[in-house]
Amino acid sequence: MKVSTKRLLAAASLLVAVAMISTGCGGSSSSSSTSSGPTEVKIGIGAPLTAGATALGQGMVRGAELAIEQANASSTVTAAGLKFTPVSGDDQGDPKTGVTVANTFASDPALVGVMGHLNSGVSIPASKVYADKKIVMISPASTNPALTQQGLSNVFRVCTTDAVQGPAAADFATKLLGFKSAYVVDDSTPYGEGLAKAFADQFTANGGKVLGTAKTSDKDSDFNALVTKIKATSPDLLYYGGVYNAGALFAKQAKDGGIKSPFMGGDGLYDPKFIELAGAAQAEGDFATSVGLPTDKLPAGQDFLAAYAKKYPGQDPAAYDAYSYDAANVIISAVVQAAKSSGADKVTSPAGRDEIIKNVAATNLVGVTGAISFDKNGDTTNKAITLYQVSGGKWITKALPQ
Ligand code: ABU
Repeated sequence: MKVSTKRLLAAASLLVAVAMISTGCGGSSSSSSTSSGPTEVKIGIGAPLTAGATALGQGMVRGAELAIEQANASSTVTAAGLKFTPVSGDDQGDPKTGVTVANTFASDPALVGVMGHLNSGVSIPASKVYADKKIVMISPASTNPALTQQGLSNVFRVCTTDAVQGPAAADFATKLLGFKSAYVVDDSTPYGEGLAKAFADQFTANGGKVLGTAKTSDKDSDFNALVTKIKATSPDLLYYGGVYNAGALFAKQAKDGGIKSPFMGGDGLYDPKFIELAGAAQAEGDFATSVGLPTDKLPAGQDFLAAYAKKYPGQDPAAYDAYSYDAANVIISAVVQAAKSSGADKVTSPAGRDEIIKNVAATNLVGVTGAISFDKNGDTTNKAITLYQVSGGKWITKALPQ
């Protein structure tokens, strides 16, 4: 979980992704606008927009669209003969719908990259569709380790995985918060199951006792029978692997049903909607871990927040807006590099797509969320996890990465 000072200082060079785009660094320039105008390159944004974790999904669209708008306004994108167009696809947090969205994206010859998806259970099947069409995919939010263990060279993520988040949460729970027992529940999704298991394994390894485990569904809305069962075990902590919509109802019913122990989960809970749906009184004292550092604590964070506030007045960024902004910028930067070396009109060709994937794999830049580079599987090398707690109806930072 260590974030080196060197990395944080490196982040002060604010948005190298954008700088690369706006200054044109990174290779000789053989591309230019044609007489018929710039080459249109589309970037798919796959996220739950009308069902599922919509607060997180809609934030992903905002983050990516801000990056694309800034890129199109930069002289380097213009000089490279490119114009980026965002295309949103509503996957509803559902694997089947996600594959339909992926097939729609893949049928568009101008679409070379996808910023998405949110849910690991969607990203995993969608990634195979993108692999077949050499479409680079960067998830800002899917944390299940399996996504990048499929041997697909086109798949990346800028968030760390639950193999990091689960143990980090258990370390916070035992070493920082002093919890000795926990009841562990998951929503039966790849994300929820993986996170809950990773938490429980480390909690036990740290000397904590898991008093019981249970499985729910991400569509469940009545947790009362389970609450009665859990209450009888009097755990210090109720840990939940799942996202905020079902999670908030569970947390509310747990508190209303007399469970006094705090509710804790991962990045899928870390949204103001969790507090709104659970009720501020019921959610008070609850915990969530999330990936990376708080945006306002990062050197490039203030500039991002200012640009965000200008484009989306009165709207606070959700957990993955900055990650979506960075993921979109990584794709944009890779396409610009390909256009500069091979020509804008070649970036949508099979060779151009290969080049874009290769460029993403070689990413070494600083974004809003910190230093961005990928290991051989496409996982980010940024492994920071922060602990948040509900206090006075808001999420506050409880502990920075240890
Ligand atoms: N990591 C947050 C929730 C999305 C998912 O991984 O399924």
